[in-house]
Amino acid sequence: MKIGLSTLFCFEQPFTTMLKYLETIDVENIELIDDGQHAFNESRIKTLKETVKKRGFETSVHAPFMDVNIASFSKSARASAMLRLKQSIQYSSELGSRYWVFHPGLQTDVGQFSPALDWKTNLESVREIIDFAEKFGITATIENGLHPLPFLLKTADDFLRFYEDFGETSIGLTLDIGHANVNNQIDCFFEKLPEKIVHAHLHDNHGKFDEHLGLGDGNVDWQKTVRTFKRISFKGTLVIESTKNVEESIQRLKELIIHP
Ligand SMILES: [Mn+2]
Repeated sequence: MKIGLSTLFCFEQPFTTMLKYLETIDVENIELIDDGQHAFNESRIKTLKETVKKRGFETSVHAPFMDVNIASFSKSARASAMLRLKQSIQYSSELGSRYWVFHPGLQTDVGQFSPALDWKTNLESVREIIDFAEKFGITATIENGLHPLPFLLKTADDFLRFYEDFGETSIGLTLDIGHANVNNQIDCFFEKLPEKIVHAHLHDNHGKFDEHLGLGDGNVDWQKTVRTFKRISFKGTLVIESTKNVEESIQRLKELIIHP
C-alpha cells in the first residue's frame, strides 16, 4: 500500500502555491485536481511533469467535477461534460498518471420521473469514458458519491447493480472512506466489493456530512479501516483527501500502515 496526498487541501489557493507545496510534501503519490484554479493546460502539464519527476512522485488525477454530470438528459450539457472529461484524460495521460478518478452521474430534476433513463445515461457515459481512457493508456476509476447530493452511485448495493448492468468490465472503484462513512457504508463496501477497490480516498467526518477532516478528527475507525485494506490485500494507493491537519494525517497513516 502506498500513501498519497490529494491537493484538495490547497484547492482554494493559486496553482503556483500548490506547486510550492509539492516541493516539500513527503508522500509517494500526489493526486492532482484538474479543476478550478488548478485546471490543467499544456504549459501546466509541462511544469507538473518536471516537478513530479524531480520529486519522484507517482501521480493520479481527480477528474473535473464542477457542474459535470455524465448522466445529464440535456444532450448539450452531457456533450460538454464529456468533452471536458476527455480533455482531462488526454492531459493526465501526458502527465503519465496511472489512475484517473471520476464521479458518477447525478440524478436530475427530470430523473425522478424516469429513473431508468438516468441510470442508462450514466452507464453509457461510463462506458465511453473507460474506452477513451484505455486508448490513452490510463485507467479510469469511478468514485462512490455521497448523500445528500443526488449521485446515482452511493451505496455498495448501487455499485453491485451497476456492475451487474455493466456486464464484463474492468472498471475499478475508488473507495472514498469519508463519503462511505456519511452513508454508513464502509463495512458494506469492504464486504460486498473487495475485489473492485483499486484506489482510495481517506478523510474523516462525524458521519453527518462531508467535512474532509484530518484522519482521527472525526468518527472513522482508522485502525480498523487500514487493517481491512490489508485484509483484502489492497495493492493501490491510500490518498489522503483531508483539507485540514494534512501533515498529521500523513504521519498517522504511516504509523497505522507500519503498526496496524
Ligand atoms: Mn473523494
